[in-house]
Amino acid sequence: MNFPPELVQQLARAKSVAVLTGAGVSAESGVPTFRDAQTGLWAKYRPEDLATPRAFLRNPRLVWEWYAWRRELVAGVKPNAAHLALAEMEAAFAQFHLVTQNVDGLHQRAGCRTVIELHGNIMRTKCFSEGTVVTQWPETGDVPPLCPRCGGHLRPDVVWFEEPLPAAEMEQAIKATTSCDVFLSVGTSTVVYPAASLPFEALRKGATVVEINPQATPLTKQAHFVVPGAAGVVLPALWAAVKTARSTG
Ligand code: BV8
Repeated sequence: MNFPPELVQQLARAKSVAVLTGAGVSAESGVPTFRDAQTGLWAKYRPEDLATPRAFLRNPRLVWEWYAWRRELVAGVKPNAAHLALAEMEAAFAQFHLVTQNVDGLHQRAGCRTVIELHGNIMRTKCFSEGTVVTQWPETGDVPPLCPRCGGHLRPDVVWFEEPLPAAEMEQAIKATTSCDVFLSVGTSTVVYPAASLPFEALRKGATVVEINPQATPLTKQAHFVVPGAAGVVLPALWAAVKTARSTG
């Protein structure tokens, strides 16, 4: 793959890099994105109609089972070349911050040491009423299982639509975004806020903004560099070009 020399140079010289990833980064691992039509049993549901507190209150069993199905799918897949390239980059830059909208934990499994999870993590469970994480509970056959402390329903520890993002993670994400030289926006449709505001904030702060996505998004027209393609192909190739540029000075 050929990249604009200016893009390679800017990354090679960057002191601080921030990356925002969306479901597109996990697509090549076999994890369906929110844009992909839901498959099989879940084909008749739209994620936006399941990933909300109201949907859970209306039908806790259905929403719990959707997440159980996704947890099982994620447990059975592997990080792909995009996740691995990002883990290598994290170790190579003085300042590198990975902000993800994904809840699948694949960045961590690829070796990224610091991942800012804006939307939580599907492998973690919390009490719906208390909001505290629960790591084990008696198998009573209840679906969803019940909180061992208050007896209320357990739920996945993810941020649903119309729920606020975790303040600490959002603060870290804004700090990384407003202090980076280069901001990579990878595999996100850039439509879900407030996460989608980050690349535009990076633009406002004068960072070089790069979009990697096979499709256009609301960011495409404003990004300094747009690399149309799959993250699992583009990121390893881009990183290889940057390493070469760094080694040849
Ligand atoms: C909030 C976790 C406020 C759960 C997710 C009315 C009331 C309240 C809020 C709102 C409202 N109207 C709008 C809002 C804001 C709302 C929002 O933005 N809605 C959108 C739909 C307009 N946001 C919220 O509700 C947020 N909370 O605003 O709270 C508040 C404040 C204080 C007090 C109370 C409330 C919460 C948003 C978080 C929702 N949770 N996920 C779960 O996973 O189950 S969002 C979920 O969808 C993902 O995390 C992702 O962020 C988002 C988008 O999903 P996808 O499109 O699939 O994924 P992605 O965006 O990554 O797109 C895939 C892309 O990959 C595509 O572009 C595709 O081209 C590309 N691609 C495909 N293959 C590849 C690829 N790219 C590279 N390589 C490939 N191989």
